[in-house]
Amino acid sequence: MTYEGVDFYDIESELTDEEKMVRDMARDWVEAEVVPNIEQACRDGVFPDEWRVALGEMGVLGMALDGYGCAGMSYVAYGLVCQELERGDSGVRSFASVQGSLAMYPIHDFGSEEQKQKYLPKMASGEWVGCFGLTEPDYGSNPGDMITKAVDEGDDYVLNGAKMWITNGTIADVAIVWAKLDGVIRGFIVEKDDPGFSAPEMTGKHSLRASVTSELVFQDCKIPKDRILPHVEGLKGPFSCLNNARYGICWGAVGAAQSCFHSAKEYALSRIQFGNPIAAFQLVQNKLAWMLREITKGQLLALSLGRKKDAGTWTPEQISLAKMNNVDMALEIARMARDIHGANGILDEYPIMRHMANLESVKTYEGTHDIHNLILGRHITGIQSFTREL
Ligand code: TGC
Ligand code: FAD
Repeated sequence: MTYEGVDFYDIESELTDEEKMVRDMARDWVEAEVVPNIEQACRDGVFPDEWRVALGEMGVLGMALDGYGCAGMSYVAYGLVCQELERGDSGVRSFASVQGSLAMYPIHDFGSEEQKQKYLPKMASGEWVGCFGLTEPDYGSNPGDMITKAVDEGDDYVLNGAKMWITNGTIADVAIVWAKLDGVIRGFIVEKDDPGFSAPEMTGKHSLRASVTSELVFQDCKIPKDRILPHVEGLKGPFSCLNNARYGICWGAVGAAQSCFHSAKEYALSRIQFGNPIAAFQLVQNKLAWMLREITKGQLLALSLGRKKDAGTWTPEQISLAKMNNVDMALEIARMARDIHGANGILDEYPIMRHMANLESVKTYEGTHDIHNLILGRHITGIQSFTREL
């Protein structure tokens, strides 16, 4: 059955021709390449290398950045692509998010001219893969207390420490690593062959199986002085990158929800119980109506946020609300869709369980659901509740 997007509120009419064009390109690619192959990639626990090449060829890596081989499209266009990629699988959207928002963006906005020229064109084409190292084994929600540090040793910086849960780490050519230099968080560009650096893959995941997740280990890792990102200091460096990636998730979660909704609708229309398609029963229709309602709200939220980003007016709290809402919505839709599929819902013949398991990670990464709640709580009350004296 051909995939139709969900567009109950005629969002199409609010998109530019360019936005529709790039969205359709991503949709066609996902339908042709990801949908037929994703279950095997998940069984094998790999991100197929040909997908890296294709994403580069489509020009969607760092597509909202200007110059240096990047397409310079709107953030709405980027969001629509995230929606389509995650309709295929969260792992595909993760790859593009990390590459564009978390690895290319800091070089683009905080890097030197030489760094931009050296890295961005190769990353935009997909030739070089990037990753983003913020989380540590002991510091996830609270990256401000990170242990990884850099020491100035004349011509070089020497890094020691470890990062964990790093998407694309093992396959990355370039790692953006956040570490403390004289107690201040700074961004460093580490290349895969730098001495003292390794990126072993983490195994045993039930979620995001078609995405590479890694540790980054620095043991007296020596990098030249010109690999520091010169134009940012402090946590606002990594958090600025996260703003863009969290925005991509807002749209991506809508894509995963659409996939589950589409599957549930088709299944409900074809599955006969008590002499009727189960779609004829009011309780099933209630679930489908709830899904359509929530997907539509999620799309409007994502579109509104994207337009604000393009106008330069969004706030981090608005991003938190949309990330939290849309992932929550998608996870609930995945659970409802599983229910509508009955026992068949647990099979990998349907995309439901894969999306559900993926969304558990999406709920946690880029700020957990509750951390985004607390960001909003701080906004509402003016009271910071992350740290408490016990
Ligand atoms: P806080 O005191 O709130 O802020 C410290 C400094 O950062 C600035 N800032 C921001 N700047 C830009 N954008 C934002 N969203 C910002 N949020 C904060 C802030 O203005 C301040 O600047 P300055 O100049 O005054 O120093 O910091 P805190 O330590 O109290 O942190 C609070 C909290 C909990 C909100 C924060 O730590 C947080 O968001 N934690 C969640 C961590 C997180 O999201 N990790 C993500 C890791 S990467 C990842 O998951 C990638 S998954 C990729 C994939 O596969 O798709
Ligand atoms: P913790 O911070 O230990 O949180 C555990 C629980 O405690 C959560 O429920 C949390 O909400 C709650 N909690 C914590 N603090 C508070 C508080 N103050 N108040 C109330 N509740 C609280 N990181 C990267 O840097 N780069 C990546 O590319 C990357 N990719 C990832 C890919 C995957 C598949 C996954 C699963 C994670 C990835 N991460 C990455 C890490 C991710 O960002 C962290 O897992 C996330 O920030 C949460 O940190 P944690 O797992 O240490 O949980």
